[in-house]
Amino acid sequence: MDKERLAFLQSKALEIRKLTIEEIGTLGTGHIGGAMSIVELLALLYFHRMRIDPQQPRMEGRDQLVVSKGHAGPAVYAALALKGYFPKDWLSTLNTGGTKLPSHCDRNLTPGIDMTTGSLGQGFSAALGIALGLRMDKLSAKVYTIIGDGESDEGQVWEAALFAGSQGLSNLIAFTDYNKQQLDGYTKDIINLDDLEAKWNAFGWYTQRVDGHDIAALDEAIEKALGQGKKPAMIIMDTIKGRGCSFAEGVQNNHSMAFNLEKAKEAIAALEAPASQG
Ligand SMILES: Cc1ncc(C[n+]2csc(CCOP(=O)(O)OP(=O)(O)O)c2C)c(N)n1
Repeated sequence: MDKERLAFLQSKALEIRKLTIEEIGTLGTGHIGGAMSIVELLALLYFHRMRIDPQQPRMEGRDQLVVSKGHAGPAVYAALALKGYFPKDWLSTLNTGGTKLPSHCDRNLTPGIDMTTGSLGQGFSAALGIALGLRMDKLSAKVYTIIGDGESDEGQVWEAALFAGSQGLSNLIAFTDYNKQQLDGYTKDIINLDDLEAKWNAFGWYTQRVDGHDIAALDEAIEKALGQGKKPAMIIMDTIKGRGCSFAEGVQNNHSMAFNLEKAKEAIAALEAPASQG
């Protein structure tokens, strides 16, 4: 990826991050931690990788994204608004009565959302079903999906892993947001995932591990995943829960936080300060 493209995608990530903080601050509470940790990936997918058209959200043969950790909805909405799927002012309606932007992703409400998610584990199965359907229809579109490390405690994830591996679903590119935290603690203390790479390899997946905040490294991993053409791909992203939100990053209880717009604006200002760029 050339420098200009990288700078463009980094600027999109910054915008997604700022809008997400503002969205949740406007509502007063929300899943800030796990939204912040996937921002770079969302910028890369929506602004570089996915073949999509915001004017035709259900276009046949488009690439699709299933955010199986559906509580990260606010970050996805920020990316969709920036991409032009709907007006930015919808973001101030997050999770309020009559909104089209509920806290968790809903394909029937929000233009650009490809699958309803929120019950952890289910979106991942849906993603591989979509990938299988596309292959049966002989369409070359790709399905991208994001699961959490806490979500990986769900048995359904491993049932899907086994099936996709046995089917050699190479049009499925999955990401684990390995931010080492889940709802109520550290992943290692709840169910230790131990050697996650070895597990996905054993289930027949083409597995890589990258810094999930490094857009160029993520892009390279996607390129390799698409190039191998035989297996479903798992890209394990080392990430930081709450990344880039001054009061959420690196703290223990950052899964869902209550904060107001004033606090949001302070965090946004910190992101805009020259020292935090780059
Ligand atoms: C089936 C199911 N059980 C429980 C929950 C409640 N819940 C929402 S998020 C979450 C923790 C998920 O952790 P992780 O996948 O690591 O998400 P992240 O830390 O990236 O936000 C839980 C238990 C749920 N949404 N679905």
